[in-house]
Amino acid sequence: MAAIVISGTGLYTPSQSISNEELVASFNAYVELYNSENTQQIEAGELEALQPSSAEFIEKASGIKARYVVDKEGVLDPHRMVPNLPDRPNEAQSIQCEMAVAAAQEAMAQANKSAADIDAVIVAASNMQRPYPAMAVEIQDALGIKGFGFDMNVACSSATFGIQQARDAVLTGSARCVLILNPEICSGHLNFRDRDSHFIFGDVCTAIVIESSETATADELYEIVDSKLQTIYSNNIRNNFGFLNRCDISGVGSPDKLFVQEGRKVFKEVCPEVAKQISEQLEKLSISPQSLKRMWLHQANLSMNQLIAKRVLGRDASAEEAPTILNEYANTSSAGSVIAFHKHRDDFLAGDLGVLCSFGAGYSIGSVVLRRL
Ligand code: CO8
Repeated sequence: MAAIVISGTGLYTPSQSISNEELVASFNAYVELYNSENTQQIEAGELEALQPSSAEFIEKASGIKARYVVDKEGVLDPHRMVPNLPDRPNEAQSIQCEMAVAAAQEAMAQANKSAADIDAVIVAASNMQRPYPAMAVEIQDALGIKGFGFDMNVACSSATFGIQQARDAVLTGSARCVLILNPEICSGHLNFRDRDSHFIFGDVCTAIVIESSETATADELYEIVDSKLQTIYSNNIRNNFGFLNRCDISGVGSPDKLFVQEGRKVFKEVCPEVAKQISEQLEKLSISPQSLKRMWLHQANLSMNQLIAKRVLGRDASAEEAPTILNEYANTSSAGSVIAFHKHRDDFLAGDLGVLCSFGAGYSIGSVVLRRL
């Protein structure tokens, strides 16, 4: 039977980057403004003074040193702390479409595919900029692809869940070749006024081409040996933004309509589940963990990845075995593990094995075992 393969990947990186130091300077300027505007209430014990952030804490707690964003000025303005992205007319290309087209072009060139070869587009990301028409349909049109497109959201695990949908579509024959896109504008739904999370996310878009080995002509092909998905309900990562918000005006604009998490709980609960899922999957496939050349893990936190890799391998993983892109990109939600795969596979030879794995809100976990053909 023909293998289902990843035949190309693409990456669009915004041109503007914010270092921890720049982000912390903006946050601390906001804290000073807030505390001085509320001095009387703070002194009367009616309000709590805000505490400053620290670049050292951020790097130590997360491994993040910088993040790319679609608009640096709006994020760093202590009076605004939101990217400045003016509305575009309906006739103009939307920003997620623009990012996706750039990433798609690289992935399609790598896969040796033209628009005529592709017949399905899946946009898999944590947030779509509008409910409809689906982002996928606009992107499909911008690329000149016939067939169908749809959007899906499983937060940080959207890409791996998308890979399984694409693989199944090619296996059943409902599509010959599928383009998956992960346009993540995390700065649009991050609370830059929240000390606990203001440093976590960045913006980026990744793209993946999936098809049968029978149609694939690229030099570099990765067989999807197995794909496993799991969801376990949790409120520890949550965003209550949605179309019903306007039905209760009292909640509009409140912090729960942005990303909120119990970071410690997420760390403690998710790591063992991810390690267990990968270990059981490898065992089922009779693949020894020691024969894995790489783990392209979701990029949320460096210590999390080191812990997961250690549990799977039974020893510390080297930086080559579990590469990180967190330092430069921060957490880019569903795109993180795909960026790691895109940037860290040059040394793969025929037969080499790796696991591409994501985890996040839901909770959701997706692990895809890949073998270079
Ligand atoms: N500067 C200085 N000190 C700080 C700061 C700061 N910015 N923030 C917290 N502190 C202090 C705290 O006050 C605390 O002080 P004390 O000990 O005196 O109480 C101390 O530092 C330790 O705080 P924490 O316990 O909160 O710190 P941790 O060591 O746990 O690190 C992390 C925090 C980095 C958030 C860590 O818990 C983590 O990474 N957890 C895992 C998170 C994760 O993987 N989340 C996945 C979410 S992603 C996802 O699913 C996608 C959602 C959709 C995308 C949304 C896009 C916006």
